[in-house]
Amino acid sequence: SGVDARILIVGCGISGIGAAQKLIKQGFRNIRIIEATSRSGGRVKTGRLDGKIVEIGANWIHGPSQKNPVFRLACQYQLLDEECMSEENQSVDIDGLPPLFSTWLSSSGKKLEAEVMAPAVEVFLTLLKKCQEFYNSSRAPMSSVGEFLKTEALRISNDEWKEDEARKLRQALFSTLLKLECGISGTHTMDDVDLASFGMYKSLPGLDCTFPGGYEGLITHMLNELPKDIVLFNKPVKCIHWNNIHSRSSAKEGTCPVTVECINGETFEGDHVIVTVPLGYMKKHHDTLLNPPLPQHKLHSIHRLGFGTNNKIFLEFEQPFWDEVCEVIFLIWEDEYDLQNPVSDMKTAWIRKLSCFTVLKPAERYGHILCGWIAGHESEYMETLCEEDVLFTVTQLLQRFTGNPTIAPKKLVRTRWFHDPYTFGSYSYVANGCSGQDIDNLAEPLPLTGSNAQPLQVLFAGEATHKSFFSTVHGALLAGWREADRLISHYKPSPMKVTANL
Ligand code: 6YU
Repeated sequence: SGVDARILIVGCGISGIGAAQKLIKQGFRNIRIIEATSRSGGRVKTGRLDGKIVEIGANWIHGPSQKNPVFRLACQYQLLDEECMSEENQSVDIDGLPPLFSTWLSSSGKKLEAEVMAPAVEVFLTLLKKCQEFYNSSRAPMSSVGEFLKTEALRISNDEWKEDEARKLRQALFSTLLKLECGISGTHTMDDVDLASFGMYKSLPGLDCTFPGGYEGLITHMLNELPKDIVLFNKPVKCIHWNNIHSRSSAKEGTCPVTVECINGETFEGDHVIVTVPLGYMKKHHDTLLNPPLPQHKLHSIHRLGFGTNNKIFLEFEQPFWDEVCEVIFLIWEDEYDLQNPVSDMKTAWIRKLSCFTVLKPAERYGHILCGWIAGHESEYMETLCEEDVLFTVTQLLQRFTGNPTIAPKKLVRTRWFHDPYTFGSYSYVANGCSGQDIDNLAEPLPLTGSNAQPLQVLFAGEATHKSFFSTVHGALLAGWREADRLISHYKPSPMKVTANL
């Protein structure tokens, strides 16, 4: 019967944990999560800087309101501040970037007036919104978000600010905002993000909030609801044999449809396996992860969908050099007004890709910590440098932009998601030429419908398989639940059978 079905889950991130949680609630009792590393949580990962909590992975609940399952769980486990749970906070509809108290610093060490910068921010946000409107229409005038944003921003600048002495600075600010957007989308350049599909991503109402005790608390609470020993750690999966391939070759014919083989040689047999490994891992290992290999259309979609890098550089200071109200510090390179993707030397210029620093708040909890955001190939290059080199370069950067040669962060922690062998980047995006069909292809279970083989042998979850919430924690959780539900309905007696039994 269904409850005895042997279900294996590959990956103990929130998607895998979510799937297990749902199945167990429905009475399934034969579930195992196989995890490559020694910890749960995957890209939900909380670290420490001088004893203070810093998020190595996911930062915010994007859209904390009732439709967000991560918000609902966090409320249920009492992990949030009162303020985040208030009706008021839940009903804020930011629909884009939240309105933060910003400081603007330029490469010549000047603090720029907010009033001078504000029109450019407004234009940029309006254009971003326009990009989303091309979804489900055949009107997208260009192929990528980057092309559209740059063309339109420069056109507006020429039309409206021609006589304005702030024109070049505002254009340079567009360059900064484009870099920030690369981080939000998880891509090297916005030229790689598909314009017609950009609006497929949906934001939920609510002003983004953080977990005062760390995002990983959510994982701990979810795991506490699962039977002990359900997770097997330090077992990287090497190959998922389905359609009984493995059983046939090892002469145990007919025992079960799926065998999961780990790198250490251990094997686990199952009726179903839910794969939740990141798209970055899939891109690298698709040719060996499944046997028989993935069908062509699934492979194509894995190649086509995007998976990029966004990293953080946390800096701790003895004393703040920013105002008390400041929430974000933007860096504007005055020579970047033409919005060309700078073809420059990675070694000397990688730091240019760092778009801004967010201020960790409240100060009573964090002390004086800034989080620098850097995406793309420059971010991947940063990962290859030693901590001292990163600290040196970031310190120089801050001294230049503040015009204050005494500024010196005392400690640094940076993330290295591209070099994580079980992730290979940060999160997915809809790359140029991709559509929702690619995400559907990715999520489609094996064997394909129409085959005579045992159905639903290999199912696919994880952040990248969610059509409207890809790249988020709630998207990953919902995808895990979706695949659990697929199995639950598979085993539910159909109304016909029920009648027959009566
Ligand atoms: C969010 C946020 N956030 C910052 C950074 C990162 C991410 N996200 P997992 O990887 O968790 O689990 C898979 C497991 O599988 C893992 O444990 C592996 O070890 C294991 N595994 C792999 N290979 C294996 C093998 N062979 N055998 C066995 N096990 C294996 N999301 O909601 N708020 O603030 C951020 C951020 C630096 C890296 C984020 C954020 C993304 C989430 O962290 C991520 O989606 C989920 O945790 C993934 O869970 P999972 O279970 O699927 O995989 C318009 C438009 C544009 C669209 N984008 C806008 C949205 C903005 C996205 N924002 C992100 C921003 C930040 C800052």
